[in-house]
Amino acid sequence: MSNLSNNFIAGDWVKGSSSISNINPSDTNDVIGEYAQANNAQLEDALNSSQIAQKHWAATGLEQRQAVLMKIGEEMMARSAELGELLSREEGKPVAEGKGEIYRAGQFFTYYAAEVLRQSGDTADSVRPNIEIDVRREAMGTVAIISPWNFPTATASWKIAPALAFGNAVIWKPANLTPASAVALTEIIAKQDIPKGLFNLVMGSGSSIGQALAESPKVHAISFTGSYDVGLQIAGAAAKNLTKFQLELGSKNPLVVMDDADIDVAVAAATGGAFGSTGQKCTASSRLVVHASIHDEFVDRMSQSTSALKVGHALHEGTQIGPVASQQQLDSNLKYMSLAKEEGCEIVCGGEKLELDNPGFYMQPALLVGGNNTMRVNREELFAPMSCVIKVADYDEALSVANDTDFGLVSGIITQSLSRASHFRRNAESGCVMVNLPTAGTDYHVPFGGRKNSSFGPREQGSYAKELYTQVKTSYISSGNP
Ligand code: TAP
Repeated sequence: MSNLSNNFIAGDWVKGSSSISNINPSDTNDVIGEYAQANNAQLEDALNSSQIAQKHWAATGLEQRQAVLMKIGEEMMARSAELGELLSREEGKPVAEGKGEIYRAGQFFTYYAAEVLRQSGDTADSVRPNIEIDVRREAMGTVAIISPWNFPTATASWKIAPALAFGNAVIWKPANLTPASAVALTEIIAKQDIPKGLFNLVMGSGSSIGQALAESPKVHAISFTGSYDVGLQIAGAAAKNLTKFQLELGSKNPLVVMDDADIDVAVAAATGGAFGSTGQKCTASSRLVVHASIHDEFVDRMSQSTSALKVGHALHEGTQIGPVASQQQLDSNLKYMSLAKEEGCEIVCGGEKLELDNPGFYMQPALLVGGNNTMRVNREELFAPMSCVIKVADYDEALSVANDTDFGLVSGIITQSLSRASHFRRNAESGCVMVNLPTAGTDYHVPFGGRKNSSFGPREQGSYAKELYTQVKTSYISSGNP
């Protein structure tokens, strides 16, 4: 079959037993390519080769490992325009966001290149005489990485880069909705001077190859980003083998807007946070918790900024909001719009399917008011360009509503009061807190993760990533008498 992209297994590009078509969500007539689907025997080949390659990689000199990561990162940054366009073509985010994602993904590699040389342990004297203790970290072995479609290159890179930096082999199962970005990153990694089998790409559906990967006793750690429901299945599979794992899941992030907020800052943060990447962000501001005395003005201004957003083809000049990623996602969003009406929300603007010149999965971003925090639209992750304003009487109620959720990835507050900002920062029940900033938008050199049903296991990113990708060894050394 022409235009077929293969899996990368045990150092070779190999066909699968079937393939899938990759369709551009901005224009469903545009077929980006065909992508091989790995079978279980190929997954086994990848797992077996990774066990041997990992031993060689862990014994490879630090400077060589550092150089490999640096080259990957530099190439990604240098090619961010080209690869960003490919990412936007298959995922649907506006091309500036696609380029930004590739550049950021490159930064994860250059950051972890430096981490290769920052691996130091602890020493101690034993409580027994003439014995010294050395505490160091060693690689886990083979790491399974299972990533989502919404940030196909960034989420994978913030896992692959530390996994390799700390001496592990990788088996990567990307989302089937975004295989082109996965192949592009794999091509860059594959041409490096690394042992055959150290890095493997196994494309295929989550329920078949993803599940088989999570269940394999040959995997020593699993890093998963995706939905809560699939996260539970990964946790179950990992627990059966006592495999170390980490989950980054969904959320229902609140952005609190207080009566003393700078309204321009509030509207900019809420608009970008709610509708950036078409609302398909785990950090999206899907609940806007607004003080009653500023509510009407805020809603007016939000209505203007939301209606002004230009929805269009991800690669076209001037597009601010691309299509949603798939027909399935669009259907789900439209169902949530109907539910919002049934639950008693008023639709200020948006929420309808759009027919543009190119056939695609387009939807006008929606602003909802009149909702309360018990409604399903305010409790379930929508992953849609939809945001609901919840009116509150005072700061105490705002904090209580913000924390009244099963999730806990990011919380934000817009206020000019230092005391409210400080109190919120300390009492928000989330892994990340934003003050006078959108809920979306984080750095790469500090930990990222959530609480409650948003995350499980060690934090990702920054130096905290070593908690998943390494294991501690304590050695006792008796050197005898000189
Ligand atoms: P999921 O449907 O959960 O899929 C995530 C990944 O898991 C995909 O690669 C998927 O493969 C695979 N998968 C599905 N079923 C599996 C199984 N039984 N065993 C192993 N792997 C399986 O999520 P999604 O729709 O791609 O992404 C959206 C979700 O990700 C949202 O809930 C969002 O909040 C969350 N997300 C969270 C974060 C952070 S950092 N917290 C960041 C981005 C996204 P296929 O899709 O190919 O079948």
